[in-house]
Amino acid sequence: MSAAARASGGAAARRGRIGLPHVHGRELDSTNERAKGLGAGGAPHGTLVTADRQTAGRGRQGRRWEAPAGRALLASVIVRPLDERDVLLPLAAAVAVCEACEHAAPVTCRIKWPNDVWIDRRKVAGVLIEGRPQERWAVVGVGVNVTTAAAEFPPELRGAATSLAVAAREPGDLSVATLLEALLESLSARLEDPPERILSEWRERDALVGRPVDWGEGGGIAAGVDDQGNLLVDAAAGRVVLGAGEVHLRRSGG
Ligand code: BT5
Repeated sequence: MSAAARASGGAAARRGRIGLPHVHGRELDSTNERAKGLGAGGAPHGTLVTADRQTAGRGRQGRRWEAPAGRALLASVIVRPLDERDVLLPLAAAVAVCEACEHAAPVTCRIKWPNDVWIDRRKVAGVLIEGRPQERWAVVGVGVNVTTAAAEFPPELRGAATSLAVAAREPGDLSVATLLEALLESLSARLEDPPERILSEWRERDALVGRPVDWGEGGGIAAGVDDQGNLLVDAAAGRVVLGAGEVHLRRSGG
């Protein structure tokens, strides 16, 4: 048993380095879609799909992910077999993305539950996890704005999105390839982490805790995450536990 497996209480040792095999397309519909196809065909843990450009990049709940060609990291990784640790996979992925961004550029990342990555309250990266839990595999899809210029974001995203190059101001030798290397490194490590470590790393980066938030049916003060990664919100009627869905920071304050 590996040291990591022992540290996680004896969970099955699996994983190891991710990134091979690596399928790269100059233009794909969606790296998640391609990775899901490979996953359904039995592709191994760690299989990586990347693209310079996506014609149908996806966010959650049918939303779109927009990225100009060659300026963003667009990557999907197959994780299998899923086990009990993976209830925290969305949080582990977000922590890994933060670490990779901070390794590649002089920025500080925060996480908006469950796994949007923010720099200075603007979204620099998103994570979309899809898969077949009943077959015990999933695809972790990551989109990071790397060298996108502010003017290259669609007008409706300009106030809400940023890139590493914009946020860092001194991009140096920042590139999609550098960030990919950093992400493979950090994701490999975080996939082996015991739950307590994922939770503590995530909580240190929590962008919402203590702040007023709204969701579909109400509002309250964000109170962190529980040990399963659910968002806790203190509302007028008491504490609410949110397992899924959308939460928005109430920008007006109160
Ligand atoms: C996400 O969804 O944030 C998950 C995004 C995952 C994208 C990756 S790219 C590689 C892989 N293959 C895919 O097809 N997808 C994954 P969500 O939380 O639903 O956020 C989507 C919303 O973010 C959109 O409705 C826009 O408001 C905003 N958005 C779109 N493109 C953006 C960008 N480049 N930067 C910042 N915000 C963006």
